[in-house]
Amino acid sequence: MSKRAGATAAVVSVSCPDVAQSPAATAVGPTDAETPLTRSALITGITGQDGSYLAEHLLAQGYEVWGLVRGQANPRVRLVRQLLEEVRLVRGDLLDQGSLISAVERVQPDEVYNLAAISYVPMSWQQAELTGEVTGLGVLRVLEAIRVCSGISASRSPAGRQIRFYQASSSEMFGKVRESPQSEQTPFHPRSPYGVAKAYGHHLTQNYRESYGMFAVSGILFNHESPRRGAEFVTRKVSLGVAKIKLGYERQLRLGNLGASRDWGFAGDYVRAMHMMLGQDVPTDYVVGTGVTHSVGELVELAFGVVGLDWQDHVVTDAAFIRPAEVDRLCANPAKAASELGWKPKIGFEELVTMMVEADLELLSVSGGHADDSFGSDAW
Ligand code: NDP
Ligand code: GDR
Repeated sequence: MSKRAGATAAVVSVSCPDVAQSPAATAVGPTDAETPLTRSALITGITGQDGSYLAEHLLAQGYEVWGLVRGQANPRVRLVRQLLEEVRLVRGDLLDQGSLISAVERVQPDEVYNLAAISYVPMSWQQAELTGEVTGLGVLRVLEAIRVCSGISASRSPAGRQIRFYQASSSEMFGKVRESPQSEQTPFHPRSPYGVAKAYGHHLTQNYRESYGMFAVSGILFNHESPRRGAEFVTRKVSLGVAKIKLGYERQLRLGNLGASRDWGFAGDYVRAMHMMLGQDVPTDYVVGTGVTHSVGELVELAFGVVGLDWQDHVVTDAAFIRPAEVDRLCANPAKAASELGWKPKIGFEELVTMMVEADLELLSVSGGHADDSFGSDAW
């Protein structure tokens, strides 16, 4: 087994292991209840919200967990090293095909979770090409790394043990919704360059499954949040804003469209679904959400209520946060995930919002009002 951690990959000539001929091969993926100790997982996007929760979940299941990290001096890498000590790191970038081949070759994973993306929807209008490269073509590069390292081609299907692939698809692909609630059968009508890039990655994952027989699945996940959520997303912006106002650091919270509605759940619940999807006998895609939707206005009212304040005294709507094209209302139909995976969320909307507000109160109290660390107080 080659262990060339720093290899720069010539795409086709790199010495990749032929996992298809591994004697360990027949393994059907693990369920939550029966995970062998030796399985390994490679997570792209390890420095993001979901990467941290997924790493913790897989470590608790006995996995060897590797995280892909990019950049020369990425400040978030230090957080991963400090707070997820057991996670091993490998360098790579979704913009760099060779680095991904080297990473897959180095790690020899049983499972690859592709969570890396430009994930902030407004940024996808400002940097549409970069979003297409990372969030869209990045999926192609990860799939190609697995395909090349597994020795799979049009004339050579995987046999026996193969690397299982999870793609982080998004409810943003439904966009201007054709029906409600949205299921795996609902057609896509994305409303942002981000949603378009995710739709490309979603279809490509299906295509690699159909073309090469790869175990490649997409989770179509609806919005999921936590105290580790980036401060640019509306739930965390609100929980931080409420905490700052309550503690006297600020008086106003400026927001965009209060009428938009989302199906919000807790990130810790959603990473369990990712893992379950790779444990199935047959690869297929799943919608994951709560089936309950709330408006941004309801979110704001609830969050201010947690600290005994009236949102109308503090919230200002600001056209700067209105999007060129909005996704008005999303609501999941998670029936397939419930019946086939046995998945259901444990934490509801009120508990989630309360958790986030309380975490930010604690964070700001400890830090004297500074919250530029977007990972929150239970942090990692
Ligand atoms: P985050 O924005 O918190 O994390 C994104 C991750 O992508 C970061 O670790 C970032 O690393 C990494 N990344 C960005 N560009 C590159 C690149 N060029 N090469 C390698 N890594 C890169 O996202 P979440 O954790 O919230 O979401 C995880 C995934 O799930 C994303 O793909 C997102 O689009 C998708 N999704 C999320 C939902 C949600 O509600 N959270 C819902 C549906 C889908 P770095 O630290 O280096 O910037
Ligand atoms: P979203 O999440 O775009 O759904 O994408 P976000 O929290 O950014 O927006 C949700 C809704 O809130 C409205 N909104 C505001 N949003 C932000 N960020 N800031 C504001 O001030 C504000 N005011 C109102 C938005 O218009 C929108 O309707 C998230 C990301 O995690 C994606 O990567 C993921 O794919 C989807 O969820 C599912």
